[in-house]
Order: sequence, then C-alpha cells, then structure tokens
Amino acid sequence: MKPRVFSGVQPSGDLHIGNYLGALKNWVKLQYDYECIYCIVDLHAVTVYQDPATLRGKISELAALFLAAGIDPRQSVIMVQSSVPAHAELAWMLTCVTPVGWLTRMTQYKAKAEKQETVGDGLLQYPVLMAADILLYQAQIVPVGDDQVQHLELTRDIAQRFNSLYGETFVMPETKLPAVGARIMGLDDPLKKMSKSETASGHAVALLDPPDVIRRKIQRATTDSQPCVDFDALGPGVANLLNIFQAFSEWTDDRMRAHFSGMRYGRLKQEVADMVIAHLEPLQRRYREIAGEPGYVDRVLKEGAERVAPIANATVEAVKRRMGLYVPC
Ligand code: ATP
Ligand code: LTN
Repeated sequence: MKPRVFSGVQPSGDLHIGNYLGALKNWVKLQYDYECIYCIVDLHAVTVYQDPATLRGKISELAALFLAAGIDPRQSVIMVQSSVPAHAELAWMLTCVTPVGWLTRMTQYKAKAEKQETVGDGLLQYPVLMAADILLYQAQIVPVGDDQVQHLELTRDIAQRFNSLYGETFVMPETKLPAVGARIMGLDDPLKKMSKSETASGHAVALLDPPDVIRRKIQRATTDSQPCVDFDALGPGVANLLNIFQAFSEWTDDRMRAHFSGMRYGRLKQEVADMVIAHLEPLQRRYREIAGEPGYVDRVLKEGAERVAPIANATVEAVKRRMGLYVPC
C-alpha cells in the first residue's frame, strides 16, 4: 500500500502564489507516488468570521483551483472537511488530551488573536482540529509551507500524548516542505508572509489575477535602494522576487546566480512577471473550463467525501474504543 499524504487549505480568501508554491505545486507532484487526500478546510476558515455566501462560493472556487492546478481526482481525493463529520468528532477527543498551554503558545494563534476584538474558542482549538484532520487518516506525510511547521510539531505531540495515555493508536506524521518557496513574502512588505487574509492590493498575486494585474503588482513590489542584484547582499524584497522566480522555474542556484547577478531591478521584475504569468495562464484557462462545467466540482467533492468517510469513521471508532466511549454493537 502507498503511504498516505494529507494536506489542506482554508477557503478564506483568494488563493495566492505563496499557497501555490508552498503547498499546491508539491501536492500535484506527490499524487502519483502516494495516496493523497487534499482537503478544503472550511471548519478552519470559520475560526474567524466569514460572510456565509462568500464562504460557500470560495469552497467551490478552491476545489476548481485544485483541479486546475493539476490535482487529478482519479488519483487523489479532493474533499471538504465539514462533509466528513469525523473531523470534528476526533477533534473533540484530541482536545481532551491537549493542555491549553500548548495552544496559547502557537505563533499563528497569537498573530490572529491580536487582530480580533473577541477571540473565539475555535481560534485556540484550530491546531487540534488540524491534528484531527491528519491523524484521522493516519497520514505519514503532510506537505505544507513553512508557517505550518509549528502546528505539525503540535500534531505529533498530541498523537504521542494520546498514544501514551491510551496505547499505540496514531502514526507520527512527517512535515514536507518544498525545497524552494516554503515561505513567500508579501510583495508590499517582504518582512511579512504573503497571506490570503491580508487585504492590501499590492500584497499578493492571486492565482486568478489577470496578466496585467500580475505585472503591475510585481513591478510595484518593494525592493531596496541598490540598483541591481548582488547575491552577496540581497535585500529581503529582491530575495523574495528571486525566490518566486526560482520556485516557478525550478532553476538551480548556479543558474540563478549566473543569470541574475548584476541585473537591474526593473529587468528582474519584468522577468519574474513573465515567469509567473507563463505558469498561471494555463492554470487560469483550465480553471475557466472546469468552472464552466455545471455539477462537475460538486461531483468530485461528493465522491471524495464518500471515498474517505469509511477510513475516518474507522479511526473514530478505534479511538472511542481506546478511550472507553460508547460504541454501539
Ligand atoms: P490565511 O491568511 O487565511 O491564514 P494563508 O494564506 O496563510 O491564509 P492557508 O490556507 O493558511 O493560507 O495555507 C494553505 C497552505 O499554503 C499551507 O500549506 C501554508 O503553509 C501554505 N502557505 C500559506 N502562505 C504561504 C506563503 N506565504 N508561502 C508559502 N506557503 C504558504
Ligand atoms: N492550518 C493549515 C490548513 C490545514 C492543514 C490541515 C494543513 C488544516 N488542516 C491538515 C495540513 C494538514 C493552514 O494552512 N493554515
């Protein structure tokens, strides 16, 4: 049997090139060697308020983007988290073995809580639900961007604690980061991670941005006061642009240096924009085809949930037995 891969994205805004390079691009590559489950984590999205009609639309849009990026539904499962109730069920059981102190330490919790007037309990529980997503399927590999490393460490801590309290139950999942592109920074502020929930117009390149918008955003990206690329003294803005280029092109470090050393920033931005557009145009074309096919996306999501529900339910039942909870005969 192939080892299992699980990962998820929140339907909380417009998918950007950081999500693509940090996660989605890697997902496509893994699907032929592993049994992959790719999840639209809507229960995670509602840990901060989402307009209901917008959220519903974003779920279908995200599924169509997974398909357009190259996730093949005959190879991989594409599913929505809330359509398999076992995610929420296991999350409760794991909540009961998780010390609150482990959760208040999470960097993402601290950053998101700071922006809220009232902090919902869901925001604190967020990484426990993520642990449930992964452990439910006994996933061995979890391909994510760099910002999720801490949550995966917590997932292993929760799994270990459960195993030591109730006996060996969960497999320890491994974090898989891309070699290049694990942390794409904001174009407007290269010291901040590119993020869906950031609304400034020059912050992120969305996967569905038209070519002229992509070009404009990259041309306006923050750099520094140097005139051209110096690999021995790269500022964060230029390093980020080079990183974006390298993650899309998959050029080696040597080729990057040979090509970009001494290049003026205006030219660099032009080449980065060309590279991004060349990769996103075919994806956008496929997206339009998929979105124009009535019922297709819903069928993929329904089949996805049906394929994985038996695995998820079996884990919940095993966990219930371990904990002494009631399992009807
Ligand atoms: P939000 O701002 O709503 O939290 P986000 O942009 O951080 O959204 P997520 O849905 O949390 O996106 O993340 C989906 C995947 O994309 C995760 O694997 C995450 O690690 C990855 N990812 C998110 N932002 C970046 C980034 N800037 N660079 C690389 N990978 C990223
Ligand atoms: N927290 C993740 C999304 C996510 C996830 C998961 C990723 C939810 N459940 C399970 C990997 C595995 C994020 O990207 N913000």
